[in-house]
Amino acid sequence: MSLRTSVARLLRKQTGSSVQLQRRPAHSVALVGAPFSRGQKRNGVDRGPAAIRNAGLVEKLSGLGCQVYDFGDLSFTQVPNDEIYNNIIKYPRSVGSANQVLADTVHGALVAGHSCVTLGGDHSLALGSISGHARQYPHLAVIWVDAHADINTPLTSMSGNLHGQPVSFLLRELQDKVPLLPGFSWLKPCLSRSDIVYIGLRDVDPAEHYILKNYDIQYFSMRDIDRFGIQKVMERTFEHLLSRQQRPIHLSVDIDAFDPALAPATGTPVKGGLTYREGMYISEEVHNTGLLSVMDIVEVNPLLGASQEEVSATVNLAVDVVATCFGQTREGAHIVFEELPSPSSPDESDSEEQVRI
Ligand SMILES: [Mn+2]
Repeated sequence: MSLRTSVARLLRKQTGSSVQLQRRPAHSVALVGAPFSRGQKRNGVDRGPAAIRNAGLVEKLSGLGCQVYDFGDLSFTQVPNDEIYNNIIKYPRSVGSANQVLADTVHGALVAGHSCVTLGGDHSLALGSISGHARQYPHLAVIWVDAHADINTPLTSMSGNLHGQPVSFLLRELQDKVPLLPGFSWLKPCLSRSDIVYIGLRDVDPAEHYILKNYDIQYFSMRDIDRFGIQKVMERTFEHLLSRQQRPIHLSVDIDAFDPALAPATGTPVKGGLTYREGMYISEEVHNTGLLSVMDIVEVNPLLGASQEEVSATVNLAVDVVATCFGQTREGAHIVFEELPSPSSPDESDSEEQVRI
């Protein structure tokens, strides 16, 4: 029996009347599954949304007092003849078209007054998620939690995988370096270089490092987390993004930001990642701003765990990140108590004043 249930029973017994549980003002949260994998080469990341749902995300969010509107999984139409672009970029039309659908969905959810959680899928989905977010809130700020910077341009990418490139399409300052890909004509850059902060970087390509440095983009690598500690990193992140104005936050979490020991079931693991506690602290701090508007949780690939335990660990971590962003705490919370029952309270009182719920 949960604590809340037992307390409610106790109170009911004491007052002899039924008691309405008090709830905090609810977040209304839209869940959007985006089972998309064409931004990278490994099979299985399209099974991320189902795995995360099966691990009880909806129940957890509801238990935190959120009203959950599950939009289900988007279905993406196959793009025929999606040839490689420029001898390297893979599936541009598929990525472009899926993200157009996602952008419309995220935008619609925000117009309806919800916060939005995008369940990936690979990280190319940030193209649609952030574009749809910016359509409603053009002044948004992005916190990108990832082992990788995902800021290659189609001309610097060595793999041709679009999940390593979304940020380059979104930044206004990079548009003279980014060719128009087939399937991307709907996409307009919506971020400036000062609107994004990276946390957790530890595998950055030379061209990406050049971009981060020369465009003066704020980032905190794993080394920076070691130097300053996660508390200082979050303080500086918010100072950078929010000191001039309060604005909606887009949190884009690649599960590979975490150490592979915690999140092994992902396509591009890199050792030396975030600890569980650092990840929860980031999520708690984002929640505490009260400004979280859209979040992505991406790159969970249930086919890549070496065992069922590895898959479960990765999926449960993803659920914890999302739940913590919407109010789950490590210190506990009270949504029922306004005052503790004291031994002197009469056992059989009908007085509503005795117990204020
Ligand atoms: Mn990523």
